[in-house]
Amino acid sequence: MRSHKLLFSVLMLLLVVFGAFAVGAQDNSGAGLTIGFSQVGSESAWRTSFTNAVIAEAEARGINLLFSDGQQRQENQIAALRSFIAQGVDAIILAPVVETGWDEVLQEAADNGIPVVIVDRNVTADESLYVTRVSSDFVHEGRLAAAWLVQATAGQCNIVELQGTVGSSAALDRQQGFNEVIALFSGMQIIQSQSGDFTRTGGKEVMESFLNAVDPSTICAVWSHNDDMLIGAIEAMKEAGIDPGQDILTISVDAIPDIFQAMLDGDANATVELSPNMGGPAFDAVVAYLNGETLPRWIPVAGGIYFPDTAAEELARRSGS
Ligand code: GZL
Repeated sequence: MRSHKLLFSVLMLLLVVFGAFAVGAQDNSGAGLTIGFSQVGSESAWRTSFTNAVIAEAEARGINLLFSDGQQRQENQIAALRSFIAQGVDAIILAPVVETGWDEVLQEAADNGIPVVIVDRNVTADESLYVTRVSSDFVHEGRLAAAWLVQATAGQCNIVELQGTVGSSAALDRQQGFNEVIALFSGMQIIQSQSGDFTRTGGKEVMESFLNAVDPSTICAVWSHNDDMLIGAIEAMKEAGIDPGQDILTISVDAIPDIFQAMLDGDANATVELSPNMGGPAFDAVVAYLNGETLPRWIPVAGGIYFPDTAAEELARRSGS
């Protein structure tokens, strides 16, 4: 009698195990899935770290990742999404260069039953066209940057602003957050603002134009939507005989290794962190969706603010990322 009970228990266990596979339950890692990843481009060191982190995470999970570098052009990203759809991928991960213009291709993915996860920047498309978004809070990053600058200058500062890519949610939201805070202090004002497109070259060229447009001695700080543009601006300031981080304070976003080196060189004062590690949460979201789970509309990634006092250890910790 006991042997019959044991046999029954073993059979029940096997049914449960095979049953789980029969209803299509996904391995929690996503192993075996084919996922298309449309990346903005390679415009900044942070973007490269983000790309490398996603690729490494896919490899670690046994996910077949189809990667496309959009070279900062939306038409390239839309073409990549259409290619992923034609190949019948299991899911798409999209890091959109700008907010608008995605509705049609996202509808095509939906029509083909391919779930899309938005990562990093946002889209204005109907939320029903993607399953969730994994990102930091850009508005918070702008507020944090402004709050530091207010306290560093006692609320008295003429600021020049290096904006990110025109039409990108990162630039729009960081600008919104920063402006909300400085609006509370009559002594804080932005006297020049222009896009450097998130690149070092762009940051240098725009900073050079700022230094020609106004008396550099009237500039208290440079607020840059990312570290790469600030690195370029630091070159421009040095070439103009200005001591960056001293004569003109600096605040930027991303926390890339080079900004910590700039801090150690005395050229930069503060950076707001943007984690590049969004691959894991994005792949988890794909697996959860394919397993029939309901996802939140937004899966946040957090970041702090860093200063020269911890630059050496942060540089060591982040080098190679
Ligand atoms: C923000 C991201 C921005 C980075 C830049 O999440 O989209 O794009 O801050 C990158 O470095 O170009």
